[in-house]
Amino acid sequence: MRAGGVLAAGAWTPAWAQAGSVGIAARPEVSGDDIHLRIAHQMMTIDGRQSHAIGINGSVPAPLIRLREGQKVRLHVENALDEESSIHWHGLLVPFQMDGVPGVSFPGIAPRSTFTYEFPVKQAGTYWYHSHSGLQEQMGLYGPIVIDPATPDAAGPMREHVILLSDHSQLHPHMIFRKLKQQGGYFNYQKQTLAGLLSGRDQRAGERRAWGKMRMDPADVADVTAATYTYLVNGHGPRDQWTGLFTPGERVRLRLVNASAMTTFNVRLPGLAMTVVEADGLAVRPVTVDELQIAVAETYDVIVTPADDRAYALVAESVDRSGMALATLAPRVGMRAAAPPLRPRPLATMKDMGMGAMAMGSDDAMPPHDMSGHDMPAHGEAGHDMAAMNHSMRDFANAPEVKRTPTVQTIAPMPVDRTGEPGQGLAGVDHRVLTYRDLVAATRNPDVRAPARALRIHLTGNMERYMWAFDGEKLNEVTAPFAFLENERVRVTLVNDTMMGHPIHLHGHYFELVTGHGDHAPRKHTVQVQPGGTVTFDLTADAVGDWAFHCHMLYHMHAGMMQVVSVRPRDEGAA
Ligand SMILES: [Cu+2]
Repeated sequence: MRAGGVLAAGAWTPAWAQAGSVGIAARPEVSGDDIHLRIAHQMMTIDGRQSHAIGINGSVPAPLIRLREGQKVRLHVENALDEESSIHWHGLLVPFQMDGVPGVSFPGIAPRSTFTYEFPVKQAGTYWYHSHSGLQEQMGLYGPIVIDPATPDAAGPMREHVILLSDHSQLHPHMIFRKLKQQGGYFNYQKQTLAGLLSGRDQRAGERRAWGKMRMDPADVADVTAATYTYLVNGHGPRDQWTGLFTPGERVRLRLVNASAMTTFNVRLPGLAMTVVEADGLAVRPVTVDELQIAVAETYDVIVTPADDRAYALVAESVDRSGMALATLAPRVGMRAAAPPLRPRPLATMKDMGMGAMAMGSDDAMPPHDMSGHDMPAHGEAGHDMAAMNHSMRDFANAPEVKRTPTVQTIAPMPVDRTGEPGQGLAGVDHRVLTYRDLVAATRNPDVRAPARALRIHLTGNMERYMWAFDGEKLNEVTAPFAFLENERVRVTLVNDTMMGHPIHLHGHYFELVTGHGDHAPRKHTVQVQPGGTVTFDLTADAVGDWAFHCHMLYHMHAGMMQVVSVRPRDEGAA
């Protein structure tokens, strides 16, 4: 018998030496202390179709940047475009001048010029980078970052693959945005039909009338869908199917990155359990699930152990189930896993409308039919019927922080904490699904002080006019930033007054989710606030400077769902 250690050492090939994406082509990678990145227009081919894109060093997605914790890195970014550009290092703790948000942390990279970012690498894990200028991210300006730890990882060495998920459209992003502005539901081809009603797939008639009165469509789960998007794994469409190799029986680390502009994905590998070991780059206590929802801009590291000598599918369904990204894990090149069919599309529930408190103690999202559990009159008399609710769907008394502007179509009357739920559309699946509450930090939180004050921020929107904002104020209407004092500890509650999930990202900081894990709270840089739900986190504002704070749905941010967080030094007032 061979000793395990010998076996492990012999079987392990460092990731950077592997042809991980054989079956298609090796993904480019850059590393070292001086890294050169050139932003330029290019063509890319998806499932045999040519598209115009913006890439880096001739690659879409942009090359993998491989760093080591403790190094100092200089990234020389040349902008070969005729418009301003920028790169933001998503999740990296850098001085604010290096954070890469035009108008917030630096002036942007002017056309035909180079900007050098320079910062110490203070963390390890899986991250990504992307343009923070206009809608360039949708054009392909995104790529993965992997930072190797200074000391060996607790999980031990193993084969690994970066799984970068994204969404691609043949339409120019400005055209997508224009169509959303004209009609928020433009890309929703899954509207309810008479056929669907008769087959029992849609809501019952009474329930449907009620939703119609509120001018809302419960099939509106995603704004931009497979009607225009192809969903990609490492830049490859479902037909080309990116392939990652494994040896049967070995552990494989998958570094999942959701680099989409607009798509929440539900990820699973039928026949394989996933053990989640990292969230947003930081280690968590291992938790084994069969599926997880990954919001835009989140990362998860999971370990899978494919035992059989066969191909396994990696399936990332868009949350509205209009399409999927698909890849294969296989022991040999040329094998291909069959794609499971798309599951039935989810419909928004009462909880998604911010009426969670009416769910009568049920911890699960309510199935769509619960709203019409009792036969509903067309006009409102019964205490709890939909017509009565209609009147309370925009009651500013429920949200004194919110400005009375047209960006506020609805205010959740009874929002509830949904961090114990598996994410929209996943309440009914018959296997284990990750929830935020399953995440527990592997190490004690660096700051365990009780928060000194509380802040409540509403995520507001108007789907009909495609306006999105914090507290009813779009970025261009905001007069003052969210101000924090250096090292101040604040409890922030995000209230989602809309029917869409919003992945909220704060630059330059991690925050601790308040999910009942005390001094081992999971720390994140991006958190999905489910429709009609709330998320509470504690923040230590330890990075002085001005930081972007926004929804990571690209078109929501573009429409105004962004503000500035300003962390001011304590001694400033003394001068
Ligand atoms: Cu959003």
